[in-house]
Amino acid sequence: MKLENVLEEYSLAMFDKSIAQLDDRECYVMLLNYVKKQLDQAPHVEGKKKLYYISAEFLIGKLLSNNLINLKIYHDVKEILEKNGKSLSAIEEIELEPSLGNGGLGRLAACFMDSITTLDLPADGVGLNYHLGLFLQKFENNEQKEYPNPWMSENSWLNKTDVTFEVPFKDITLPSRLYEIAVSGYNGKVNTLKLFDLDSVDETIVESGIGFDKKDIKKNLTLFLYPDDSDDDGRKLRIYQQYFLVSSAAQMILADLKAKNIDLHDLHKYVVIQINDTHPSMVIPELIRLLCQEGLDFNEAAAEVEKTTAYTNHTILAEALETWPMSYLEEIVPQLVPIIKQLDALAKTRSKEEATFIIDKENRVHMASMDIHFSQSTNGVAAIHTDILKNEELHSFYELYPEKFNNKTNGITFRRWLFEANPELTAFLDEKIGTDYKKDALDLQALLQYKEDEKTLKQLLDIKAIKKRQLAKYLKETQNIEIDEHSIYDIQIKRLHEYKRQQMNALYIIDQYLKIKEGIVPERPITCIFGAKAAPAYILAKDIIHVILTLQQLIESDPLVRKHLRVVMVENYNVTKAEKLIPAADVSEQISLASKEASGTSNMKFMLNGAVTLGTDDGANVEIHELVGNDNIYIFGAKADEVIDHYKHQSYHSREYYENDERIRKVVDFITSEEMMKLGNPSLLQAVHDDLINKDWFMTLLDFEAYVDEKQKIFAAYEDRMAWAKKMLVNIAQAGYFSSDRTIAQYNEEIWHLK
Ligand code: 26V
Repeated sequence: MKLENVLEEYSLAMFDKSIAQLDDRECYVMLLNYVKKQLDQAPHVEGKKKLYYISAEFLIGKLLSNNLINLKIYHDVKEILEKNGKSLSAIEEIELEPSLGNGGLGRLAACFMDSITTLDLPADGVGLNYHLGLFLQKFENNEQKEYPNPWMSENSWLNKTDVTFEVPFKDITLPSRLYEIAVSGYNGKVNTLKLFDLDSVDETIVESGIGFDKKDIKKNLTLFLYPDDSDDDGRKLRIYQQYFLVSSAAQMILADLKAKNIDLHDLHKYVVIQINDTHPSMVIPELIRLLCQEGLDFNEAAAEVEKTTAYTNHTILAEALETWPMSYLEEIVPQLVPIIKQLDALAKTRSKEEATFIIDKENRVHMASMDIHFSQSTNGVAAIHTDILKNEELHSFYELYPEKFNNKTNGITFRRWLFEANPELTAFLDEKIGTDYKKDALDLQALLQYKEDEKTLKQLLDIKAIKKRQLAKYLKETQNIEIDEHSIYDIQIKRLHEYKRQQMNALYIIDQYLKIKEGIVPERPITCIFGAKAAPAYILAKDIIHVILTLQQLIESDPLVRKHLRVVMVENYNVTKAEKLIPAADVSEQISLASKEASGTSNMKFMLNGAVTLGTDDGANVEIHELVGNDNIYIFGAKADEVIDHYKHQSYHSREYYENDERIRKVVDFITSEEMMKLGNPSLLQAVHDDLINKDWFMTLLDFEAYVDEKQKIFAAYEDRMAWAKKMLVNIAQAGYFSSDRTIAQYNEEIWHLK
């Protein structure tokens, strides 16, 4: 039967109406049901050995269009809807975005599941079913406020199952229940995302904002993603969450094996477990515990688990490397304590170096150390990041286990970040170079033959103009902000963190503001767009948001400046918004302090969509630089070794820059100027001002001059439209390397060996 007739039948059966009579919500529900049925009937990826990708986060985003694309019916459905007076993009608005992740790490896990399935590799993603996900961000009085962000509704992609496991904590045993979401691949097959939940969780315990009783584990366990861990109860709740996740996962894995009558001594021949950062690290002692219960002795179990697991490191920031006080583990999961102690003793037979100890002098457990000792592989997520792990942060481990260390530069799924987010660019590519690049992204390089072709370059500029207009319309509709579609869109979207240096971008805006006030105006208007959530307990990050929002208000109310410079902070930045912002960008801001951004992945998404990177030599920017060459990227600032040296010798003092450089002094002082203090909250503005002068841990002032200079260069380059279009073209053509299909093929070849 023709698809159109099938959908009509669904529509009649579900609502007793034809498609043309459905409202958008009904239409969404009809499509959801149809697609779920298709996924239900699609073949599962099968194989002897299976991957369990365990992650505290899966930032999957909306799934309707993604699934339509993978089922290869996106265009047909779009047409059928249009014929019936409906728009797919309006229908997409109905779907709630599951915010089951913070940022890059969670989004990476989602891209990976897409590529794993597309490459026909058997895998489960294993995570938690947070009821309220990451908080919803609103701006009130130029400050971030947090609210619950519910996403589960009667009609969703989530399927409840009858599968349950008993998770034993010291004082209480809690039943975990398995929920499933089908993960579609571009090959018509499916894998499964398995999310564990607790039936007794109660959303009504949420008080004002996102407050709740952190001790009421039965009611709060899977309520929120990463609840505030600024106090002890928050930290303990994270241990509850983590153990709930890994115990459920480990029990499920062993149940899968038993169902197939597999001898548990052969675990590693049938199972590989990827530990996504340290959040699921307790899977190591938990699996050992369960294997011992099944009759293996400790040494056998530990050896088997070491062969079965692999660990990915996603950060070198000390504050993000998890360590748990032994007393917390004793209080919550005492059954793991003797195992962790045995692992610690075993590790100490391998190395006497303190830096490699699992349990330190203060009786804290270093999760990453346990991962490295007792898994087969440790990988970083971009070349420079892996080098820093080997040579600096994890050097002692690298000396002990050189063969365990490897790099897997991150990637992104083109199905979402090109085909779905930018159908206009996709259609253009199809026409220019055919569709081979959809299977092998490196084929995008075929575009390079058009590098000097004016017609092609003009088409690229036209597509960018369309995407910019669409974004302007969206911002008008959603935030009632009007932006000039002929201005340069300069975009920085990522979590708010000092190391990512949104504050440096804010200082640039102040510098421009002051220049415009003096009568020196930029050649073309500039729109500086931000999107960022700050962790609720991260005060300075929230203060930086306040500075940006106050600047936004100041400039909006100044008609003279507003003509040349605009600041727009997008509220509640999430995957859905990223899909609209990235295709519209001219300039991609990737300005982290060199050595601190493990990889970054938005840098890849921007590149693929024809934005030019303004960035430091950090994370995957380094690899983008190598691929596109000096003419097609703008790199500035201190290099990683210089930065690492400053930290080693404590030789960076921001006050010296403030005192010796008049321009820096002027922009920093502007934060607490009369104009700003009148609009903003003086104590918050003062906090940012003072931090920049007295601490500036991530060396904003060190790179400020170089940043401003490079930004002038990139904006000047924008004016030669043909030369700029060539830069766009080279960026798109060289983005193939960053397909997550390539990343996953490497994980499989070098770590997982699934097929
Ligand atoms: C976590 C925390 C938690 C405590 C407060 C401070 C803090 C700072 C950073 C983090 C990051 C945790 C790990 C993470 O999300 N890493 C990101 O992983 C991405 C995917 O590999 C990568 O592209 C980003 O560069 C990296 O920051």
